[in-house]
Amino acid sequence: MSKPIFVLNGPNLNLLGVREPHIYGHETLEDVRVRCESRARALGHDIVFRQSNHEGDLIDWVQAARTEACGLVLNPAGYGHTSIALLDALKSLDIPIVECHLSNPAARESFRHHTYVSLVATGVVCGFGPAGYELAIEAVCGLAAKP
Ligand code: CA2
Repeated sequence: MSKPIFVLNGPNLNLLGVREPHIYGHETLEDVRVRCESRARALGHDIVFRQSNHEGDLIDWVQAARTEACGLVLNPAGYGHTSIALLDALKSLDIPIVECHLSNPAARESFRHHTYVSLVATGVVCGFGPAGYELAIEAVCGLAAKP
């Protein structure tokens, strides 16, 4: 079995399905985890699925992904727009990185139009809601090195 795909989620995504359903929909983060797990399993991969509201946790997990993961799906949430520290951690990876957003940040406020993560992402999936995570998993599975 190859290394798992890390699926990391940034601040406030624990509120998914609880607040702002008009933007982010009604599914919870647990629903998203189940989608990711079943799509990855169907493609022969395991996942490690995590969320934190703390920048340092996300950086620690990105660093762990360097040796423990075959690919990374990252919804950095607000930190994507602000965190050079997260960008620096991502630069240490040589595995596929797929940036994933539920909404389409380009269609929203101008402060969401730039993400530092995009500078190092292999690709970006956005605007498809929770289904975008499955597309991101598929992309990583297609790109990840076979064991
Ligand atoms: O569309 C996305 O996935 C975002 O990464 C979500 C971030 C936002 O800052 C990005 O620009 C785009 C916000 C995550 C907050 O998630 C919530 C979910 C439900 C209720 C409240 C916040």
